Amino acid sequence: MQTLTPGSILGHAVRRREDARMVTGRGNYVDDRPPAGTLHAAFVRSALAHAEIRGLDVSAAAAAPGVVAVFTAADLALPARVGFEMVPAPMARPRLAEGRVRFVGEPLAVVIAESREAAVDALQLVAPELEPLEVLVDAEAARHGSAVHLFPQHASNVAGHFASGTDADPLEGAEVTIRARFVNQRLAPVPMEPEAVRAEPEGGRLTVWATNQTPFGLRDEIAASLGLDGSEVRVVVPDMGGGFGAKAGARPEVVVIAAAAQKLGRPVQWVETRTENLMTMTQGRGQVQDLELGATRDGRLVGLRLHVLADIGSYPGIALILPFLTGQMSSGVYDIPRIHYEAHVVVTNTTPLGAYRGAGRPEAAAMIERAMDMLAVELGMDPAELRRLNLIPPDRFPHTTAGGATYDSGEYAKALDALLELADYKGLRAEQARRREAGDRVQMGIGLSVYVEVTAAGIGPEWGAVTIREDGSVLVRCGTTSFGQGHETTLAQIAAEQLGVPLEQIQVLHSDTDAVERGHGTVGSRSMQHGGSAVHEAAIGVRDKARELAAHLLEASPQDIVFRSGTVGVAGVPGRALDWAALAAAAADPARLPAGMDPGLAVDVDFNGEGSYPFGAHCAVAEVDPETGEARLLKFFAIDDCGRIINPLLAEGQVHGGIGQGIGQALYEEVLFDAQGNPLTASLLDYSIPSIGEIPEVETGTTVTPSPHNPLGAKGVGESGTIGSTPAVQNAVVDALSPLGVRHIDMPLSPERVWKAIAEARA
Ligand code: MCN
Repeated sequence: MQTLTPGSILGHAVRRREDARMVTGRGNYVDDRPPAGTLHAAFVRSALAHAEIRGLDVSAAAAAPGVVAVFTAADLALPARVGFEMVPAPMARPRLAEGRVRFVGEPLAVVIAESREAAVDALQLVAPELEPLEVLVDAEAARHGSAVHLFPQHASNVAGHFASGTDADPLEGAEVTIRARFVNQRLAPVPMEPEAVRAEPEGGRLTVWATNQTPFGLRDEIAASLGLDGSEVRVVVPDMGGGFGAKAGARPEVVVIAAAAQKLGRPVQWVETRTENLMTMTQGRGQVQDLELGATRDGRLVGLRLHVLADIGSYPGIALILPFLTGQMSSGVYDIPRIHYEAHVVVTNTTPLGAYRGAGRPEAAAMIERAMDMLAVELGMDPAELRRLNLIPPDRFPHTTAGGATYDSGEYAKALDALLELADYKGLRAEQARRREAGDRVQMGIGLSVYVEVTAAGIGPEWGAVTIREDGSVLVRCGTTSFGQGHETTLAQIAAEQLGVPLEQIQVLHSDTDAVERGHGTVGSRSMQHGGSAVHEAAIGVRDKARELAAHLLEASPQDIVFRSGTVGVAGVPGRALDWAALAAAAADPARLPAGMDPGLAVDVDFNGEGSYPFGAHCAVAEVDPETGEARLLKFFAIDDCGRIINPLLAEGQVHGGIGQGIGQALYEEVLFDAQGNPLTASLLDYSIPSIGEIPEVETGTTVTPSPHNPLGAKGVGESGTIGSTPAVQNAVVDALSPLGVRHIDMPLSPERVWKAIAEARA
């Protein structure tokens, strides 16, 4: 669907413009078109989780057929990557291991060869001399003074500590308190396209083709690491097969490839294998949460005490601060008068953690939503009623929680009510009661969650530009990056909304640091709020200028100028109109401009706005077979509120994808290591992500509570589905088993775990 008049295309379910090329195999990914003469890289990786590097003889590999070079840390002499301001300096990660290795898969050297096969074959000729050190994989031991130190120059394995909230007893006055330990297990992001990069030196510059969410950040990091000026590096992100947070920033291997290409003066490409991806791409979640939630006997929340132990793997990066977000969001949608929060963030000899869809917020939602269900059981209340009783009411916004977050706007009861109606909650409970009474062997469970999360907070401004080209077409440029979200469609809609031009006339360009001025990229579901608002304001700028110019050229008053059918003309006089090409020509000619007007029809804007707090309510319906422990979802319902919706089709798609991942965490996924730090889930046979067969029918709905923090009124939706769905599914499975006396099961709710929990409850 599309429209030619301004003010009527935003909020329409326009189909994704990018799909045709993607579903017909015409997408363009990093690995698709390496130029002739491209060299291929493979990494020598550590087979031990913790060891001193005694020797690294690469001479045999360097002499192998087809091999052009082998580089170690000493050869490239790249500065260590701190990765994040707060990271203690001794914990900085080198791009290639130096002195020690700290996780299985850590890169030690890179082999560059004429073909990928030659590079991979030569890996076997490198036998690093590694002196094993005692391995630390236990986060509790890491916190409580293990004798093993990952970074001897740093006194402990604790990389960070957060404490906030009340000093007084948060549970004072509680008549009922639930105490629990929840494990929010470690997950792998598993983007469909693994890491891929090709660096091409040419004419004194380096062009880096990358699959990356933050091309400007990557450009700056490569430039700084290689001693180049930012202008000497160009990063281009072509089509991209997902990222889920893990492709933000610069992976050490990517900087190594850029350095190798610079050294050799030839294009160098690296595409990781799935096993490399599962072993070495940053992972997510990984918290142990100890909590006490207190309430009065009639169900009013009194206070929360929460301690988080976060295992962020061997090298701290952005994962260091994610537990801070967990603390901030620990109040959820509830009015909790007092919260005491503390987190210890530790390093272990495991794969480093980073951002993964939700990054710090799903952990909070999972904690409070599971705890609310436990409390409801304890109080003998319906979980929907207990939630409703404690929701922050709409007249309290902006609202600062005891967790320290200031929520912009929210109508939580509205979302919960819409969900209960959508799901026919009463009907579901009646069906459950009927089945229980009839003595059904297979147990039915209903799980709720009401979530709030934070998007676009603390990241900085975003750049957007709108230009009318000579032929009258519109060029929209933005500093965000699209890797599945559909920005080519939504940013075009935002510009069309103001200019009244058909979408075919609008080209969207992003993710090329030569074509776009600047950008912070796509993280924290910020693109519509920040990038979209920048494009929105730039389009308004162009529109205002076009109105004034047209009024001058058509000898009319600016108030009488209307935008229709891709033209700018005088209201009520269909013949007196200019098309955009004519306007662009006039705008380029100083002689035809009104006094004081600069030439050109181009406006760019840096938009900055505070973050927003999307929310929603989810309901999962599950069946659990107590004989086998198998849990299966029958139906899923979701109400999500992302403020003003730019494109309901795409927003719903984001929710669907997120729910798939949320179900994955609740039922199937878990990254595991053995006691020696060997990854046990390094293939997709061992790390189980759900297929479409495990995703039930999903019914969605929306409520619309605009954010006051940007002119579109938009909040983010890219992570909402993941955040809301996990606790709903976990709660549904536990609810199914409540007649058997089961009170809690940690995720993933695998048949084995469920079966054991039932056996324990029966015992
Ligand atoms: N949208 C809308 N109205 C709004 C907000 C969003 O219509 N008020 C729609 C738009 O179509 C927009 C899309 O939702 O293009 C996502 O917008 P937004 O919520 O602003 O999020 P971002 O574009 O910044 O995407 C980032 C977010 C994150 S942080 C992760 S992680 C993530 C995600 O999006 N990873 C994804 N969605 C993903 N989707 C795919 N397919 N693959 C990933 O790796």
